[in-house]
Amino acid sequence: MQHYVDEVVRDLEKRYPEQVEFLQAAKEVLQSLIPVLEENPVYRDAKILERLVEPERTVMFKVPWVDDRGEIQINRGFRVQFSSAIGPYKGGLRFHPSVTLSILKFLGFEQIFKNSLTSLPMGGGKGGSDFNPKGKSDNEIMRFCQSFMMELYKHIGPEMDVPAGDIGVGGREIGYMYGMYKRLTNQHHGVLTGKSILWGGSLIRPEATGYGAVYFVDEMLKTMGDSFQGKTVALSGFGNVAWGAALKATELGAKVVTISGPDGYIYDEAGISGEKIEYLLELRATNNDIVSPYAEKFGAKFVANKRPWEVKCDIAIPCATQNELGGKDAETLVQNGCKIVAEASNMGCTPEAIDVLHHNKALYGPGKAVNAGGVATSGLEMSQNAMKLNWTAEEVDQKLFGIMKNIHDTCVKYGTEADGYINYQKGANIGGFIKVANSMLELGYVL
Ligand code: 2IT
Repeated sequence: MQHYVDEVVRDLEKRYPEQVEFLQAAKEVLQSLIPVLEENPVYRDAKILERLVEPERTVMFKVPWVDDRGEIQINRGFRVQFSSAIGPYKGGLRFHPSVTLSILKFLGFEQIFKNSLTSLPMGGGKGGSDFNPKGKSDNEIMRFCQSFMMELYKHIGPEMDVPAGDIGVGGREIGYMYGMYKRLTNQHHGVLTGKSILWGGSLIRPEATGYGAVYFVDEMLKTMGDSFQGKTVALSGFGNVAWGAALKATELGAKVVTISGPDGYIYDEAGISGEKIEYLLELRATNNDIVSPYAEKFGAKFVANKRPWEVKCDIAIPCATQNELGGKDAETLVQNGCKIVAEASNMGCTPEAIDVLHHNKALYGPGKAVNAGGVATSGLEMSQNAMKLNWTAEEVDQKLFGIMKNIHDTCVKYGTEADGYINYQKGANIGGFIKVANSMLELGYVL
């Protein structure tokens, strides 16, 4: 089966040599599926891998908009509808200058397995634009979102494809896009998630990715007979995900000592808690994409142009973006006694970092398991929209907790090795794959 996987990867490399992030994500998953392919040759006979690595549909479009000086700007918009085997396409929209087809294909591919792990009926998709929100006025953001939706609305729907937020897309952007969708279609329904609670959103959705990540890490700690109590936690990022993770980790008795931005990282020895966590939201709302003002405001240390992984910690949770934690960083973390690295960001660790963690028997939690709480709660928002009912915060939180615990159990089931070490990478990939692959078999070769 190694041969089969190598062949699929080689074909993919030949077809898309420039899509380095997508190739990285595809190789990472395919390689770990070998045991399950060996047990089930039917997957190879049905060419499941060849079919899985090709998106069902990719929409690429132009997004013209007018800036505050009256100048016309052109950005590129995308929606990659990767797999609808187990439900409508589901996944976020990313607005960031680094966005390319390769980035969105990697994210859409990851989303297939992540969404499958949640056990909710959601296929995989991802979209976005190379639009840079940094320094843009509120009016510019609105005009961009409206123009983006003017094309996207033709390709989405509550039973077809349900986008949400990702980097650069939060409650404000979802609002502007939903408003335009509603105007164009005259429909008020669950076509986007991450909506405001005033017009169809779900309680706990803003916190969900961070909360879910901490619930997952708590389960990892339990397998070692441990807990968050008294632990030092290093986070990267300062957006929605880091905010939720800081809130829940602090609530469970940990001390969060770092956050980071493109300008560097903050080391707050006293712990980032209470009003300091709420300040992250203010910092994000400025649209400046920097964390250094935190240091001035709270008297903490700011380390320019560096990542937080050099700080001594028990648990590291990358919450920013792909490949933000490399092999050297992983070595430093392990040397400093870090026992768990869990990705709240998508593909936060490089392949070298994952190897270092596995080699040293530190626990590595892959994003498709650790950060699945975000999309899982989007799924719960879809359920509430379909029922035209709202659950309480406690109900949603309890369901989120149950889903994260279930994902952890799946990882343990498929990832426990002979010596008892839990290989979460293997567990998550196999656990996510089986449901999608079997659905594809049952549905025939239409996808
Ligand atoms: O990466 C992710 O899972 C998200 N950005 C959330 C996707 C969603 O549909 O809520």
